Amino acid sequence: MKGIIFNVLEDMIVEQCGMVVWNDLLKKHAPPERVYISAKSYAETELMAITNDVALMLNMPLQDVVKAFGHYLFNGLASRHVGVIKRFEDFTSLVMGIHDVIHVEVNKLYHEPALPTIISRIISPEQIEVTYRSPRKMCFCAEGLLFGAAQHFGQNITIVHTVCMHNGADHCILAIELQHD
Ligand code: MNH
Ligand code: ZN
Repeated sequence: MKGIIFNVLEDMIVEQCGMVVWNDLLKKHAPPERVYISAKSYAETELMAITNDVALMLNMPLQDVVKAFGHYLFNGLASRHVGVIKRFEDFTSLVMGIHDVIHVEVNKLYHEPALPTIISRIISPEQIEVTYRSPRKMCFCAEGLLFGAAQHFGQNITIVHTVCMHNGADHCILAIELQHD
């Protein structure tokens, strides 16, 4: 998992729980003197351990914590990669470009990033189906990222997680419903 992901997690936790909490989490779940550098890779078990602990601390379901982080992460990634986001004029075009534009760009910018396979399909002007596959099973993070993207474009959406790897499937399906008015 790239350091940039940990950098955004740090921003969120420091903002919402304070620096002391972040430092405690690091001390507990990362090797001594850990500093996350955006372009370097770190064990994703560190990310999992930190988010797990946040969920325990806040007495929240882990999936809700990961989803909230995904939402925050979109803004963190977007602000660090403005040029990538500027290629899209609306929510639908961004979702259609996750795999073939955004993550292709990420592959050029980072050395061996660990990315999911995302297939997006337009069902109708109001419906996009996103299929998610990754050994990291971070589908709730993907859901949060999609809400972050929707907010970025002022698009109201709902998502139904109709199929999930956490229920034994080999992929997840996120059925996005767009609200137009
Ligand atoms: Mn993208 C990792 C989904 C937009 C750059 N991305 C991930 C992961 C998910 C994901 C889920 C976690 C790894 C995994 O599941 O295997 N990403 C999305 C979705 C959107 C998205 C659903 C839009 C919505 N991602 C973006 C944008 C950028 C970006 C925008 C930057 C321009 N993503 C990354 C990087 C990683 C990542 C960087 C981390 C890769 C690594 O840790 O090695
Ligand atoms: Zn899932």
